[in-house]
Amino acid sequence: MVINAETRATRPETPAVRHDWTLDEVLDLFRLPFNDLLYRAQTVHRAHFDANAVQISTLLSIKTGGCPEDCAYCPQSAHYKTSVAPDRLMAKDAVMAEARRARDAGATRFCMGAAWRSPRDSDVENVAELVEGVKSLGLETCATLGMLTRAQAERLRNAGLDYYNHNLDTSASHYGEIISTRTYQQRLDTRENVRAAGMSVCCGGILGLGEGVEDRAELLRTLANLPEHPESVPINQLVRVEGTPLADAESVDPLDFVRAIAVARILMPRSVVRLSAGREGMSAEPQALCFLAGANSIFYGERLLTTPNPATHADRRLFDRLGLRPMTPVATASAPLTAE
Ligand code: SAM
Ligand code: DTB
Ligand code: SF4
Repeated sequence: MVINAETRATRPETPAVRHDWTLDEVLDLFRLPFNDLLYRAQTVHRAHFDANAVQISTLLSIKTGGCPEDCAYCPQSAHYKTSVAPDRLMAKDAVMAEARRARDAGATRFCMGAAWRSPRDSDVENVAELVEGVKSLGLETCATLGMLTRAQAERLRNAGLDYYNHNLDTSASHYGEIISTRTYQQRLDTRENVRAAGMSVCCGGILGLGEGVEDRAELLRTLANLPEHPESVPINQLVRVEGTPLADAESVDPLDFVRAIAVARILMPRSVVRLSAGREGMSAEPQALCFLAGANSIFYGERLLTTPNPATHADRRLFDRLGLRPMTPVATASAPLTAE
C-alpha cells in the first residue's frame, strides 16, 4: 500500500496532524494506562520517523549570566545569587573552536545561548557573524537569545540561522508563578516573529516547576494548537540550581516525565521531540523509555549552558546499548558519534 497524505489521514495509526486539541483530550492521554500511552506514542513515532535515529545538538553559552529577567529556574538570572559568574559575549575564534569540537564529536546542530532579555541590534550583528562562521563548518545552527523583533529575526535568518529556540516553559496559568518580567504573550510574539522570518521554531518547556498535570497538558496543548507545530520541541526537566527560588523544588516522577514525552509525540507527530535538560543523573532506563515514548533528539556534550550534561562516552555507550544512531540532517553529512 502506498502511504500518501490521504491514506495517512484515514489510517488509525497515522492520524492527521491536528491543531484543535481540547484540554480534556490531552488530559485523557495523560490518564491512559502507561502501556497504552507508550504503544500509541511509539505507533505515531514510527509512522513519521526512523524509531532508532536521534538528532544530536550541542549547546554553548556564548554570553553567560547577569540576565535582567527573573525566571525562577534560571541560574543566569541576576536576581539570584548562584555560582554562575557573568561573562561577556564570547569571541568568534573561541566559539568556532567549540563548534568544531562539537562537530568532530558527532553533533550536527550547534546551539548558541545568550543570557539576554532581548538582544540589542548590535548584539544581533555580532551573533549573525557567529552564525555565519558556525554554518561554514557544515553544522546546522540554532540560537536562543531572548525576545526578538521581526527585523532581528530576519537579520539572523539572512545570516544562515536555521533554528531559533524560545520556550513557553509552562502553561499560561502557571507562568506567573515562575516569571514576572515578561508575559506569556511576549513569548508567543517572539515565536511568531521567528516563524514569519522563515526560520524553524524550537519551542518547548520545563517540567518540575511545581506545575500540575493540567499545566503540563495545557503547555503541550498550546504548542500543538499553534498554527504550525514547532519543528523542534525540547522537553526539559528542571535542573535544580542552588540559589534559585526552585532549588528545592520537588523532583519529577520519571514515569510522569516519560508520559509528557509520549503526549508531546502524539500531539505533534512530525516534530522532533528533545529529551532536553535533566539527563545528567538520569539512568539509562528512563532515558530508554523516553526514546520509546517518541523522544528523538538530545543535547550531547558535557555541558548544557551552565550545568552539567552526561559525559560523551556515557552517551556513546547509551546509544550502543540501545542500538540508536545519529539522525542525518537534511543539509549536512552524517557523522558518527566518535571520541573527542
Ligand atoms: N535568555 C534566553 C531565553 O530565556 O529565552 C535564552 C537562554 S535560556 C537559558 C533558554 C531556556 O533554557 C529557557 O527558556 C528555559 O526553558 C531553559 N532553562 C533555563 N534554566 C533551566 C534549568 N535550570 N532547567 C531546565 N531548563 C532551563
Ligand atoms: C532548552 O530548551 N534547553 C536548553 C536550551 N533550550 C537553550 C537550556 C537548558 C539549560 C539548563 C540550565 C543550564 O545549563 O544553565
Ligand atoms: Fe535570562 Fe533566559 Fe535565564 Fe530567563 S531563562 S533568566 S531570560 S537567561
